Amino acid sequence: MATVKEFRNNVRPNWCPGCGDFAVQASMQRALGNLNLEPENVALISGIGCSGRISGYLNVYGFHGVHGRSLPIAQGVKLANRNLTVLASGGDGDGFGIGLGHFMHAVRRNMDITYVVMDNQIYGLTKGQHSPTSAFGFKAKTTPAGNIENAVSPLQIALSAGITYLAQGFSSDVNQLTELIQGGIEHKGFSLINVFSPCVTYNKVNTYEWFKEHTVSLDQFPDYDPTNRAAAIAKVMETDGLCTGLIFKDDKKPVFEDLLQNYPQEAYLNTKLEMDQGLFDELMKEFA
Ligand SMILES: Cc1ncc(C[n+]2csc(CCOP(=O)(O)OP(=O)(O)O)c2C)c(N)n1
Ligand code: SF4
Repeated sequence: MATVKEFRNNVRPNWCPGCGDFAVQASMQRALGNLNLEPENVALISGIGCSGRISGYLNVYGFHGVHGRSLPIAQGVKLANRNLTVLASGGDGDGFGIGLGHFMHAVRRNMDITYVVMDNQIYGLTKGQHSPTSAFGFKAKTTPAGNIENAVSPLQIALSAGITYLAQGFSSDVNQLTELIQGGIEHKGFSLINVFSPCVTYNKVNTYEWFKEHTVSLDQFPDYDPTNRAAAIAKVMETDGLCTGLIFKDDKKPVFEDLLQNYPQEAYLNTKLEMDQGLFDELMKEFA
């Protein structure tokens, strides 16, 4: 059985010292090791961005895809080999900007994939432009007078599109993050673990200190029921999307792969025309 160590390779990440993505990498390795999975049974698909490099930093099958396209690739991988544990990963720009359409459809399709987003509220790789999760008023290279768009709420989008496992973590709490990723991998269905993963180089607003001050852990609310979708939406709105922990979980919804198994597999092109020539000629007369 594989241990955490076996999910490490000897590639040195070229993230800036202090980047939140290191904690995401460590948490993923710990989650996979804790679950006793074998590296050859795991695939990690990523998009483009500093965060997207993660697929090269774990000792599992890795595929560094195109910007915003980690989820379509991950879904193809899962359909081709259902025995694989499939993870997808990338940044907020990758997943909730260019990849937002794919995200919505992956959520409603509910395949057994674990999606970990490193949400630093900026474009790191392209050197500090505002991203879809940057707050209104946020100043960046592309918004020197302040952002005049409202931020997307990945949590609200996910909940309203029917997500079956939703969690939010923070790079400063590796124990909680490991647990949340582990829960996502164990969950049979699509899971999103959105992670506040500070960009220490380009985002001087949403720092570790800022998140520590503004986030609220759901672990503080023993009565919180993560199986109630309406309560989850209310909690996300009440905390302005800044809650961490397990937000929602639904174990009853069937996964796409199982439904597909019982779906007619024959291509329509090959199906027999159940109509004799006389009936066909009669039908065609209607269009003459
Ligand atoms: C189709 C396409 N458009 C734009 C880019 C340029 N690009 C590369 S990464 C990126 C955004 C990176 O931000 P994010 O996804 O938040 O990841 P981070 O680098 O912050 O981890 C952009 C716009 C690209 N590579 N491909
Ligand atoms: S630019 Fe930001 S997101 Fe990219 S590696 Fe550096 S700290 Fe991390």
